[in-house]
Amino acid sequence: MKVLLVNPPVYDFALYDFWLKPYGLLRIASALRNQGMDFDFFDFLDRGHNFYENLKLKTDTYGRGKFYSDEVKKPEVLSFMRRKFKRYGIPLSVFLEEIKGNSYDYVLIATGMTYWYIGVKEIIEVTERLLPEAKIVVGGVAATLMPVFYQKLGADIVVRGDDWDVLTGSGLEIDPSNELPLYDVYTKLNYAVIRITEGCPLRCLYCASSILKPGFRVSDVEQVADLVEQLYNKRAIRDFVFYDDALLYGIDEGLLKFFKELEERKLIGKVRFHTPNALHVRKIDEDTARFLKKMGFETIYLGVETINPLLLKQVGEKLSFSDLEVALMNLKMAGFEGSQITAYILLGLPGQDFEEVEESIRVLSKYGINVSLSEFSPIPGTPVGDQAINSLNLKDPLLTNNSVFPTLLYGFERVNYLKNLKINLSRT
Ligand code: B12
Ligand code: SF4
Repeated sequence: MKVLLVNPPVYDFALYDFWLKPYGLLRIASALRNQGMDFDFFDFLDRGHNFYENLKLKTDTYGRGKFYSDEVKKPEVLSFMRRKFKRYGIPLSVFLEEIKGNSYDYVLIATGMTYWYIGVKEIIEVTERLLPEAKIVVGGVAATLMPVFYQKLGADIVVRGDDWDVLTGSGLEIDPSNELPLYDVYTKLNYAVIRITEGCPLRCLYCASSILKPGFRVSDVEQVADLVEQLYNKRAIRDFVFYDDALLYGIDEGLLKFFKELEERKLIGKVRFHTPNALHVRKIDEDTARFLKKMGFETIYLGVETINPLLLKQVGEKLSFSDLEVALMNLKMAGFEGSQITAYILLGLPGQDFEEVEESIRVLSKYGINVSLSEFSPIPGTPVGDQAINSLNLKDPLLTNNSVFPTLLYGFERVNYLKNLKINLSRT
């Protein structure tokens, strides 16, 4: 039995390697290796692939950088967008050359954002054409959120979340739900993604966390510390990126214990941590802020969303403005520079006025931190997402792209005005 794992290319208006790794697919690779199964791995978004060697695309100090891209024709449904549409990732020809002459029993295709289906479709179509004997299995975030849609793209099997029972009797019986990612599949690696918890105890009405991971659990941090040690020693990896939804919850069993494990392995001070998926502001008290500094957190991203207390209350109330002020003070007292801290604010959340986003940018910029606009993407299956999709009749998932949705709500001029305001007022 031979398996091919693929992380497809992405069709979008913008894409940057902001520490993007197909975390689930890498765990599947571990499961296959542990069961002694033969497999190949191809990540269209691998910036360490030979293909990149002569491209001279810059990589920043934390391992992030630009992807290779080709401009493509905009799908009809997006023709109103005044931006270029691109295919991000290694050209198909490179992939075809790599798999030439091989045959596979299964092709497993990862899915990311729900609106990235064109890349998934591309790989399904290539598989159907060139590897007709292979069964196509899709899984990951988008397939879990829209299983029927992804099945219709041509998948034989859709794995929803961690429901690996769906493969029973198929011949490919694996369960990666307790595996760690296998980084050996990459020849060159600048950073590694890790996760020490799964799920989130909160239930914000626009978020899919509880659909993807219905419960909250802390993983075996000793094993994750072993992985960090191995990657540091064998591959000289310094930057570790948390994909956790709620990293500061269950902290005694989670982050604090993880810290002690790293301390025992003499890794504190040698490795750096990043939190692109945002930390919970309310959890950053004085001790936690000091601890984050001591542990080696290098960039801190905070989920602020909006400064409107009423709207925050309606969609989840995960913080208040005074929580934010306290957290920022604690972080600064612990030694973090404003340049290391970024507050995410939403742009285009239904019910969020344009004026309110403007006010959020103005107020937050005064704190000397970075402000990042998170363009809202309505996620199928979430209360706010479903309502937005139904009320605006967004039949094609492409219309739920984060670059598209705020434009539908506010119009181009106003979105550009907000983006420019952010550039002018905020540090980044
Ligand atoms: C890390 C992350 C990011 C990273 C990188 C994303 C990436 N690698 O693709 C960053 C920070 C860049 C990011 C950005 C954004 N993100 Co994000 N992100 C996430 C996060 C936290 C994790 C995604 C992930 O990799 N999960 C790991 C999973 C897939 O692995 P796993 O649990 O081990 O998987 C198990 C199963 O799913 C299965 N499985 C997994 N993969 C596969 C593959 C196959 C083939 C099979 C069979 C099975 C399988 O097996 C595993 C073990 O059982 C999710 C939230 C979440 N809890 O998942 C949001 C999430 C995906 N993001 C979301 C959003 C909204 C965004 C932004 C739009 C935010 C914004 N407004 O800017 C941007 C969009 C970026 C863009 N360019 O379009 C939404 C989804 C939106 C959508 N419409 O799809 C999510 C769900 C969060 C939410 N609020 O609900 N994000
Ligand atoms: S706190 Fe964050 S991860 Fe948790 S439900 Fe709210 S948005 Fe989702």
